[in-house]
Amino acid sequence: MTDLFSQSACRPQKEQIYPDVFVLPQFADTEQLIAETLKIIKISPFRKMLTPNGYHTGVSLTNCGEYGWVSDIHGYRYSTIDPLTGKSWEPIPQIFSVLAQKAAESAGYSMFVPDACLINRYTIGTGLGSHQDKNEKNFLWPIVSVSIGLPAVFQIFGHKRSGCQKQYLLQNGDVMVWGNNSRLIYHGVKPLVEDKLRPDKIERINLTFRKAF
Ligand code: MD3
Ligand code: FE
Repeated sequence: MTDLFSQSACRPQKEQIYPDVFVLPQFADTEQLIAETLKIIKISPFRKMLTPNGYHTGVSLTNCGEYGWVSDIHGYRYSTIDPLTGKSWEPIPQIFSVLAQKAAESAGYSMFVPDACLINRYTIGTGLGSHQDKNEKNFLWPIVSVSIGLPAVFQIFGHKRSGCQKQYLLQNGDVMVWGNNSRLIYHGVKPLVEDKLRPDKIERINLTFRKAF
């Protein structure tokens, strides 16, 4: 897809946007997800993390689950302890894990039980550069992601870091499932753009469910 307008107003229940990448439009009821996220961030707040290159992450993030994705000057990894609080992460709320499992199931992956949920928060102007997700132990498990709030242009670069890319507009409630051949592809998120008609909407939250170990 080269232009976003080819995305029609009525969207199918399940769309394959790339080999082994499925979008389930408006699959999630985001009101409940926001309520659970607010509880989580009271205990483990959103924060930027230092990266090995000495910069901070653009997005603010936190986690729930047995393992949380963390970064510092030494690198990226999964940790059972929130470095900010020194305590375990909050457990994955049941509505989160039921949603992730249902989404995985509809894309053909049965028995997906995530042990890690990364919660990214984007504000206007924040994006995520092209990268691969490769800190997980077993790439046979899919990754499920849930978009909440402002829309964002998701970029799929394929097996090379840059160059030709496919773009897809992810909207509130959209769920994506990645697995098999798409599991190690490069992807990113374009900087968030303000919605002039709804100036009260200022952020996008993404839940990323993974089996880290
Ligand atoms: C494709 N987050 O946290 S989620 C990330 O919207 C990340 O916050 C984006 O990429 C976000 O690492 C995108 C969708 C996603 C997650 C994992 C993937 C796409 C993926 C792993 C492999 C390929
Ligand atoms: Fe990623």
